[in-house]
Amino acid sequence: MDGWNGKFLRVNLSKGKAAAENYAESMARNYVGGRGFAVKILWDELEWGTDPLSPDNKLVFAAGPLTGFALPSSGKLVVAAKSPLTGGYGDGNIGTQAAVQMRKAGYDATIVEGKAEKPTVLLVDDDAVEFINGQDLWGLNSFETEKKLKESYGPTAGVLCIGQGGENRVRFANIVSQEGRAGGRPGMGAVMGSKNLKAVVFMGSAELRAAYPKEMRELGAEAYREILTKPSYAFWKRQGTMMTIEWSQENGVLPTYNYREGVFDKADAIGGFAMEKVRVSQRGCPQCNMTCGNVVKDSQRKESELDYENVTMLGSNIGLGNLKQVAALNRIADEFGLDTISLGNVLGFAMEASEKGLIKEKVPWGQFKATKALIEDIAFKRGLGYLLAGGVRYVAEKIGRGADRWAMHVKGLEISAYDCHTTPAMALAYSTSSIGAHHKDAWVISWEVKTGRESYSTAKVDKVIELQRIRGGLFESFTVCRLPWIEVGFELEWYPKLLYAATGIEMNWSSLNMVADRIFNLTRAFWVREYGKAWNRAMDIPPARWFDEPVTKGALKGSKLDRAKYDALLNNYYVKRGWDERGIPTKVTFEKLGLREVARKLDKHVKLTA
Ligand code: PTT
Ligand code: SF4
Repeated sequence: MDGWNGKFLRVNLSKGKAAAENYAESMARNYVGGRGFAVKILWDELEWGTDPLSPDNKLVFAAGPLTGFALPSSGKLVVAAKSPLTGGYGDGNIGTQAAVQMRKAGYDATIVEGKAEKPTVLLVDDDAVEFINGQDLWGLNSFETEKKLKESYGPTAGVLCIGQGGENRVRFANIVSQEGRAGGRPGMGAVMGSKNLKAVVFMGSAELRAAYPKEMRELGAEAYREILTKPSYAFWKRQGTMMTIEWSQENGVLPTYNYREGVFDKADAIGGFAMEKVRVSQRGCPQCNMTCGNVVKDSQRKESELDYENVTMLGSNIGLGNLKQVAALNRIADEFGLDTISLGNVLGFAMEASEKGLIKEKVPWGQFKATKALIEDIAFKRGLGYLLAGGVRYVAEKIGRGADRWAMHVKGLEISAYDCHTTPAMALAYSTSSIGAHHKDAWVISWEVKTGRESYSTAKVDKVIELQRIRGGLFESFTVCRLPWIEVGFELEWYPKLLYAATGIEMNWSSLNMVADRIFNLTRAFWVREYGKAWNRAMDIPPARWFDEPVTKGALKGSKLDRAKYDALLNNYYVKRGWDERGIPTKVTFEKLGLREVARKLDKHVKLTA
């Protein structure tokens, strides 16, 4: 196989063994890579009902056929496992040198099984695999851990590690790399911690093999040049994802005070222009010429790399309007390895619960010191932090008394940084995403705001499905960054061409959509298998707040979602997806996608519709 290495590395931490294994070409053709590989492996290999934090769960690091080649933004890696936060399929996409090094070491994915007896570092150096004592690193934060490992293995080693959040199994702990890249929102860091795996280091020396090496080199070089010619490149370089704060504020969708409002009176103070005034440097993922990581000195004089989601969730959503203080909270989240979206969400919920008298602790809005202390308590699971470490769905269940009305999640994953009181398509995108409420699969909101936010039209359903195919399908399986396409207009047509040069396989849009749908329906099968009889369409409905409590500020004052219309939108979506009224793919749908065996197995858990 060209483009792909054709090999997985399987590591068993309980036995201290590792072996390379070849995988079938059909795996590459049907699932392509990244999320496709991850969900196929987890579906095939996990028993139903596996405890996500037990040795039986598997952690998968998966790349795609473009990962690591000299082409724009190819330094990305999918990290996946059954999620301890949601109980369903979980993954994240992290920009890291580990992606490039794993591929150069000869593997397209690494599957980690079992649990090490003691804290361990997994070292993969081409075909040599070592299990190194990680006792000295246990207890260190993610920055300290990576620094120490790079002192031992050199600056080009690809390191993925956890901080104390992952060690202590905070259910939204993620995996960190390169001091400011983090991935695996639905608790992939906690899964790593449960396996006593402090870090993974990849070092690879082989050249990736392309089907058409000359064309690959030329196309890659041309693609880098093309990105530089795009008119929006210059402003992107100035602000990166931070430019979205101003956009969200202008359009009334900036999560504020636990998604109570869509505008924040201090938005300017935490926005892209404010960031530009205090930026000290820029960083990015490997292989990228759009380097969007804007680094500022925070209020503690430490460096902190800012992105839209981080700043919104730890800023407006908790009522904090001081950028340097927001940056300091972001920095400690990275150090501890806590997902900033879930963190800001659970903090906002705690602040509101405190205000409403649902919890006895005083958790004031927007107070830096108290919030910082609470984040530390979450990372170490102390006091109220112990409860909050379970994620917002868990906290609301524990509190009871109707608290779930303000718990902003879908399927247990905290909603990312777009308020949807006024955007039904974005609410649908969150609700039907493969991992719970993440914008990753379909960031439909910018299109929706442009084309008319009030409607619940069929066009919205079509757009959500189209984006889920491109973003959740193409980008997560090719495993390259999607931002060149979305943010600077690097045309989608480049990707099949790059795939052809790398693999020699021609895929048109219809075959790419087929792959995307196969992956999407398999992730849904995974969820339905896990939830079994408890699965129902309420799992695809966003939080009550957006239906029941209109926003009270800004131009959209008085707006909220309409429950009956949303229900019809969801029905329409199900029909177009070939799913039944419970949101479960029918046998015919599975069959069309070549997933007959999946249907046969799933039918044992939940009776499928013909
Ligand atoms: C992603 C989610 C996002 S999405 C952000 S900011 W964003 C948050 N970043 C966090 C962080 O930082 N530290 C931390 N402790 N927790 C964080 N949680 C949040 O995680 C990220 C970029 C961004 S910045 C985005 S949109 C794009 N996401 C991509 C994707 O999902 N797929 C893909 N093919 N390309 C993408 N490109 C962009 O990558 P999750 P990163 Mg990320 C510090 O992890 O779990 O997928 O959730 O990986 O390397 O930091 O790059 O406004
Ligand atoms: Fe990473 Fe940003 Fe480049 Fe994407 S655009 S690869 S997130 S630096």
